[in-house]
Amino acid sequence: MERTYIMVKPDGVERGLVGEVIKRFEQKGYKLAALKLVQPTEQLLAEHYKDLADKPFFRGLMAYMTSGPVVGMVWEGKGVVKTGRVLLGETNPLASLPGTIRGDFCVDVGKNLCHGSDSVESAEREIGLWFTEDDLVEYLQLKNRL
Ligand code: DAT
Ligand code: MG
Repeated sequence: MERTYIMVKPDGVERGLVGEVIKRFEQKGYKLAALKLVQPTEQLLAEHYKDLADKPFFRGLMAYMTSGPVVGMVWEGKGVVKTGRVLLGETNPLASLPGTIRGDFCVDVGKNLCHGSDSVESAEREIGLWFTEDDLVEYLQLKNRL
């Protein structure tokens, strides 16, 4: 089953919007496969954002992302990578439509509240960075118990 890595960034955690992000993925019909509150190290974030290392905003991004705990999640379901990013909205919240998470809750690209993997390959890489195999629920087993 397709999986994606979704993160509520420090501003989202601080503002009490973890439940709101979870709710939107749940109500869309995706399944939560892992959930973790972590204070990320700069090393882990540098690996997570390694493609952006030469961007002018990288230092600011690191400072923002290490400013508090984040909540990482793995969501699974049909088309969850692409549709997950639709639920988040555009990178720049001012370009995000109302009804999306960024469109509804933020205005600043430097505080855009959430992260979502941009491809199936990125998702698998990011899930491997933030979670161990043991953190992930095997949904088939759960289904068999119902
Ligand atoms: P996304 O998070 O939508 O995948 P990205 O991967 O291009 O966007 O960038 C990662 C994060 O870096 C983004 O969520 C916020 C920050 N960022 C991107 N472009 C920026 C910019 N022009 N100024 C400041 N921060 C930026
Ligand atoms: Mg990205």
